[in-house]
Amino acid sequence: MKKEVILFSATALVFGLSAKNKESKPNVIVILADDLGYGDVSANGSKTIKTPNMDRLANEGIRFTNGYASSATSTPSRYALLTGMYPWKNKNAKILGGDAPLLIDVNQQTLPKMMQHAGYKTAVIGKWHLGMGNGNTNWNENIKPGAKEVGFDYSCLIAATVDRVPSVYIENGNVVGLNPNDPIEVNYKKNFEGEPTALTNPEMLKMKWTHGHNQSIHNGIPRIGFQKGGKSALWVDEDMADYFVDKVKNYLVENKDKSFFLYYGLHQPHVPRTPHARFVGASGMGPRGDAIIEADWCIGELLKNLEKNGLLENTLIIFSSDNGPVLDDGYQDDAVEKLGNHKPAGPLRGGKYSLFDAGTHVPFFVYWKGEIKPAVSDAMVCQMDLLASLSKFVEQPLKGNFDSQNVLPALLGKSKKGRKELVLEADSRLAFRSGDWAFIPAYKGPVRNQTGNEVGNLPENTLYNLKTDVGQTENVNSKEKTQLKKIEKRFFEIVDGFYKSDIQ
Ligand code: NG6
Ligand code: CA
Repeated sequence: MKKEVILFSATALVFGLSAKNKESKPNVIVILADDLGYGDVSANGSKTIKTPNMDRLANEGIRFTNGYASSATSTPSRYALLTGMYPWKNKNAKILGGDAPLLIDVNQQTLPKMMQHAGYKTAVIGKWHLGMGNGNTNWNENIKPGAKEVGFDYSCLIAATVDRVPSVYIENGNVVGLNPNDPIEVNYKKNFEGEPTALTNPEMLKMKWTHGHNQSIHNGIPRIGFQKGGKSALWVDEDMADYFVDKVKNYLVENKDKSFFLYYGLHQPHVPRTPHARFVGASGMGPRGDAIIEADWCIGELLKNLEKNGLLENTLIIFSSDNGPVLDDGYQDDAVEKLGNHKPAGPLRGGKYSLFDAGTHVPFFVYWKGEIKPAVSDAMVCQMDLLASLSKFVEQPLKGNFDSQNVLPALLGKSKKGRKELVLEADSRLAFRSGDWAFIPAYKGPVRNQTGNEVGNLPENTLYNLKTDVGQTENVNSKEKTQLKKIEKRFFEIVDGFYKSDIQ
């Protein structure tokens, strides 16, 4: 390692970045997996799946045992990550369709804009799911507003999820590989005349659906939403990991002499799970496990290429997942049948869509070769905190209101103190974590949704002590009346004015 880098880094750890070192600011990479559970990573205790590259980030960096997404689904979590705001304060921060307009206000403060102001080049590669265009998008023209207006100099994206149309890559706002003679059209309400769907043409399917996912068929896989045209631009699901890894590799080469902020949105293990043939059978758990192994490979490629370009020692890497795990999320892919003894949520209760802990309590690792001393941290940290924390890291002040808190010392392993409390969201319902306590107000509605996951609707207020009962097995609401009252009061204080729901 070069001498300047050592001196610089030591300063950075104590004071953030000092002005005289502005040129050699460390790069920052945020990797966000899609639906990866706390227990899906071997570093978090799984003996049933091997994730050596995720483990490297965890075991050679800080492995957080209380790392959170702000929400139990993708769009709201990603909104909080990029804006530093609680997603439940924006009524549109719900799971978005592929044709949804840009969710983030173009005038809003964002993490990538803050990094730009601090002199960074910024990029987002992979899953977006924050809407793009104005809601009446012409996919055959440059699509805006989008990632660029949110603060990313470069973007190469899927608009929403792999199970939602349009099934095309969008680079800097343009659909990649589009033939102007076969224009692309998207509709989430009705099909285009004569276009096959999973209902009219089940013989075209190589993967079957269990719920939802019975509209347009691309690559033999039925999707949510209808798409016409754009045939030459359709992605091949099995090649998606390689496609985005190539984009990441190119980005590193092109930007190795600059300071950059890269947000890499992995698409695994979200449905449809379609790992490349190289990974099929790798986990023994069917496509879900294989997709996790593929995601782990993607991280390995990123690390290898950082090393190759001499960037590893000058790059802070933060790894997490947008929400907790789910098995049957709408396709017949043996996720339930081949699970064996694997526990995607580890010791936690619930999963994706859930107010129980596993909805939002996710893998969370921070790695910086040579700078961060390996440790396990129990500090509570949330993805939403990256805005305030990284603003300290790059010494770029923030403006206005935000819910993001500065937990930089915890992220860098300098302190065991994280945030004290955090409001969590699932399907527009809220729960509250305060210290070791987890509080879920009483909600009407089904106990489980169609995935089989417990969503957190229970007829009475529940209180759990996660310190002694990480699996939320014992509701102590009647034993801990004083505690419950205190926590309830504080929860309503925070959410007051924003909070309208089917709370009982
Ligand atoms: C649900 C989909 C699910 C998944 C989820 C979004 C159905 C029946 N289910 O509506 O498959 O796409 O939305 O997941 O359509 S997320 O991780 O991007 O939030
Ligand atoms: Ca997700």
